[in-house]
Amino acid sequence: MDDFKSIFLKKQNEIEKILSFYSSKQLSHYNQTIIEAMNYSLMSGGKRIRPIFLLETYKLFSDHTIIVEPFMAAIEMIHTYSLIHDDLPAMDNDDLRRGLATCHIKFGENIAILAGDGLLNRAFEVMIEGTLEHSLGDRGLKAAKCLGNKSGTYGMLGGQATDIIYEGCAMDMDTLTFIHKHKTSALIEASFMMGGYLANQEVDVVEKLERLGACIGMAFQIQDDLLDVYGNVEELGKIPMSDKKNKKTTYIDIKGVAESRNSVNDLLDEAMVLLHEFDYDRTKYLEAFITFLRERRY
Ligand code: GRG
Repeated sequence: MDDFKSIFLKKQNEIEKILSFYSSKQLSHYNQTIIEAMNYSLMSGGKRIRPIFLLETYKLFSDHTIIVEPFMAAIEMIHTYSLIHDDLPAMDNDDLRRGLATCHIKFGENIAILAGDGLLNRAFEVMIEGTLEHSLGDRGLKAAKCLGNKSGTYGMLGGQATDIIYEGCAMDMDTLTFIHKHKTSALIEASFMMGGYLANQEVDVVEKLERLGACIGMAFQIQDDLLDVYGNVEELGKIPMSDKKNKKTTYIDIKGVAESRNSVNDLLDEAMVLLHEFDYDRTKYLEAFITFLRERRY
């Protein structure tokens, strides 16, 4: 595990450089504040799991990794925009994120809304630039379309909207599963699928990657529910018990702690089985990642 953690840290450092390279740059003093707000949140740490999944999935098939870098930056930009907006007073109204003041606390609500919008736009700009620069054609377009789909109304945004509509209401397992699958899992599914599309894989392979992402995404969200109750502010970098504060039904409310933990293990077991259908010599890092996820505390 120590070995895994040092490689994880190295990969995170590489991603910081990629994000910094693709981040929006200040063109005049007029756009200073919005660029500062966007980059404050983008460069504020975070586990960077989505770009890592994208890169490692691509590496199941190819080593020419330079072409995936704009897409790694783009998925983290979309993720960061969703966190900025999720923290707003109109949504979860949180003051702390990744151990720092949330974007609206630091820059004001109006600028934070625009910073989220700015990152969303920039994500598509860098994917299109990357597609043109590396002549990726269909590969780049399919990856960008996938990210648009999985982060939009049919994915993360749709899940977030349902989550808001059901706030404070009794909820059954089907509704909660819909919310988790869309709000959290969809973007993780995209990270695996985009790696497949960029490596020019056929539909059946991308579908397998989508299921792999779904297992990891659902396990990740159930763990998030558990950590919201049992985690601490130092490890999480955010204030726990946010679900209770926002009157949200969680997996634990419906299934209980023991069964929630069992679901995490079952989903990660399925992910491991799916992963073993790929080239054995290339799956080591993702295998270690699944093992790390089983025990994650943050
Ligand atoms: C506002 C359109 C819109 C969507 C918001 C991301 C999201 C959807 C809501 C966040 C609420 C939340 C805490 C969901 C649980 C799973 C999740 C996405 C956790 C945060 O992701 P991590 O743990 O965060 O990868 P870091 O900070 O490590 O990047």
